[in-house]
Amino acid sequence: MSDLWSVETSSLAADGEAIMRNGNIYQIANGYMGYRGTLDEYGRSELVAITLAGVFDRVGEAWREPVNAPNGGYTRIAVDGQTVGALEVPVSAHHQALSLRNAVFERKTAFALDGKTVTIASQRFLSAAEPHLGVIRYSISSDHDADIVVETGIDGDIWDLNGPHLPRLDAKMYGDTLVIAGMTNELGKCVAVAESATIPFGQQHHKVDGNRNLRVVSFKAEAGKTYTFWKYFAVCTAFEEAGLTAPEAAIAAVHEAKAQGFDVCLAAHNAVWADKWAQCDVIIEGDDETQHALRYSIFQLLIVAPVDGSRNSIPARALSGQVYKGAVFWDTEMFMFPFFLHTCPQKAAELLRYRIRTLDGARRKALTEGAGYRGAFYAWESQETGDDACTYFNIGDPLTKRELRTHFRDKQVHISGDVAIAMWEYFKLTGDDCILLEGGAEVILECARFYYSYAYFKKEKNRYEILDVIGPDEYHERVNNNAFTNMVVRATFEIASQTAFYLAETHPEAFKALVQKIAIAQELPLFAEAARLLYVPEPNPTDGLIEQFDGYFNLRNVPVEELKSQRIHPDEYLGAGQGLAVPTQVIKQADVVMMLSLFRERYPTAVKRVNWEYYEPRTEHGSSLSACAYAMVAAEFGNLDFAYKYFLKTARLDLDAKYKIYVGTVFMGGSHPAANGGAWMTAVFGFGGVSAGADQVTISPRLYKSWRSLKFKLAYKGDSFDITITHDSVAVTAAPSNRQTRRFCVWGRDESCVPGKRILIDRAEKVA
Ligand code: IFM
Repeated sequence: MSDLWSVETSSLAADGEAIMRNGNIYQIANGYMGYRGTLDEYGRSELVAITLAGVFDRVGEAWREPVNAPNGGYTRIAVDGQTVGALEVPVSAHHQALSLRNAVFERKTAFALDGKTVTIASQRFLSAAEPHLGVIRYSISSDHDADIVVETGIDGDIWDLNGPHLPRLDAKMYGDTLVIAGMTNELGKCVAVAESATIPFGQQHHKVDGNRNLRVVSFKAEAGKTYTFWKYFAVCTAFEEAGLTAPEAAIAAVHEAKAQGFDVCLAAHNAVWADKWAQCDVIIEGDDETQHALRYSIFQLLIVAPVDGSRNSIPARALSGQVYKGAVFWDTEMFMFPFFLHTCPQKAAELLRYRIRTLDGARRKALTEGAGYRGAFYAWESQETGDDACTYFNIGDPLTKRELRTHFRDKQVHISGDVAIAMWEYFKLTGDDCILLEGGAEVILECARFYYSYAYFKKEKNRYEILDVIGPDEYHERVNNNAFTNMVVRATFEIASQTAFYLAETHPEAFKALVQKIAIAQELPLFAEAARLLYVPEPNPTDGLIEQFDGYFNLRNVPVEELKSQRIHPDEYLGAGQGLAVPTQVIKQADVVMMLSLFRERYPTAVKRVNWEYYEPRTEHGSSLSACAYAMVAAEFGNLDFAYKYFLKTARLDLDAKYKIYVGTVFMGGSHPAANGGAWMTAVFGFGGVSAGADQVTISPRLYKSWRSLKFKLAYKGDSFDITITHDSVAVTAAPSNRQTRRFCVWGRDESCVPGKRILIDRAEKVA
């Protein structure tokens, strides 16, 4: 592998599906917006999209989805009267690359045109320093003299799944700055894109061509000479609180960038990226393929981390487009959040602030869903208000084209506990109660309140049960006592009690105000009792197996492949009312094993092994969330070959982009940040054996045989540590700026790590 810091190809994606997949692989983003990895001259048919984080719109009865902004990066050339584009004229050479170091996408394409070779090269980035800004350098050269016309500006002909979200676009030119602005359909808010360019050659004029607002530059290219220009575009919206209108803000941003110039903008961008990698890189020595895939996964998380102060979160398909309605699922708290918590907690806090911001939506859902509940029932698919974007008929049947009733929205109740657990983990591992005080405590108590209203007290057994739910395995709907769900509910009750205790002790005034605000005084003692009396399926005393839900073991045991061979259509959904998997033990994704991974401290290794061995052959891995859970648990009980296989499967998912793109009739062609987070977790928690708790960090390494070492940084309690694990030793170096000595337990040995000092633990000396 030549470069572990880039992704590149010299083959041009020529058909629609390859272009779609490449658009995901080569996407860039900066938390504010994502720009698919398409070429400068491409348009809506090639799925060009600049997807905005946290800005949603709805057209008619279609799904609400994030808004794509007009494309300020658009450029197309014509040579001697012939329009040039990678899909229109013969390409003699093409190369495109994405730098993982700084999220710069570049392409170089040579076109063969009636005996002439014309080459275009461009570089683009979405500034990590100024989130509204995109910057492009574009060069043209020809090996013969040629008449060249460049059209560059903003393309308002936008690709949407369920648009148009900006139905009427207004194209203007202010001085030398182009602007396209439009109002969203549902809320009538302005989205504006401004573009300005420095073009030191040719004659220019302005042209509006349909929805394209363009500058047209004509020049005679001399053979062998390179003509370079620089473009700056900015996206601003009226969804942001600012003194300026969206077009004014966008114009101001491009003017500032243009005055600074490409190199200064790039230097500021690079500085932010250098910091990101200094905090977040993981280095695997001895296995380049894995190193590359893992770094790409981390990169995917870094490009979509929310902008500080935005109180946004990360959608299940990141910013790669409008798939899955741009909605935030449990994927964020369970699969992405741990990465941020252990590397850059300020981003983890931002993800939690999103849940605090959307608490009212969760309250509305609790009140209106089913029989009506109390507290906070978080949206299964959450957008900007926290109201649920998930529909009751969320999947289409490819055979009949009918919509299928699914219960993801109303029965996947574990979502609230997933949020509460993340809130508490933040406090536990950072030692910082700011999130609890900013509203996190309220979230936790409201989630516990929801579960208390949902739980069923079975008198004859003197226990609470959680009935009629969907666990992570979405092929079995409306089941009773799903082990994962019940465990999450119990943890939520425990966390709620701990939260109340902590606040009462340390912030009595804030606690009193909160208890009054949500009138929860009477309920608090009930949560502790509910935690004690809640039934959670336990390992069977004879064989250690945990039943996924009541009656699961009575279902038909059919091999996964045999079941899949019975499908009439390749995209047929295996769950919902009549799905093939419903009467069988075939599960969609890790469920019991997900529980064993999430609550890894609570189960012995033997239980992990026996359940892994039972459930793995029954798992279709039909979700990108599945393989990493199996990988982590396999690492724990020592099946490192399996762990490695599933680790690579997860880490390479977005790099290879061979994922399925339809579930039922629903288009799913986007990237998978949950798998990206799962890859990081498998490296650090699985192979690194890291488990950070309230009092200490435990490290029980299980390095894969081909790895020489695993190195990463760990953020813990506001301090920072460099960890280096080899087969024989673990070194922990505390940053000099650390505030306190912290406790580590490595291979069973207790150690203290003093600020600025390094401890080295030799495996040979491990305590039995
Ligand atoms: O949240 C997941 C779910 O667990 C399985 N289906 C896809 C969702 C979004 O990634």
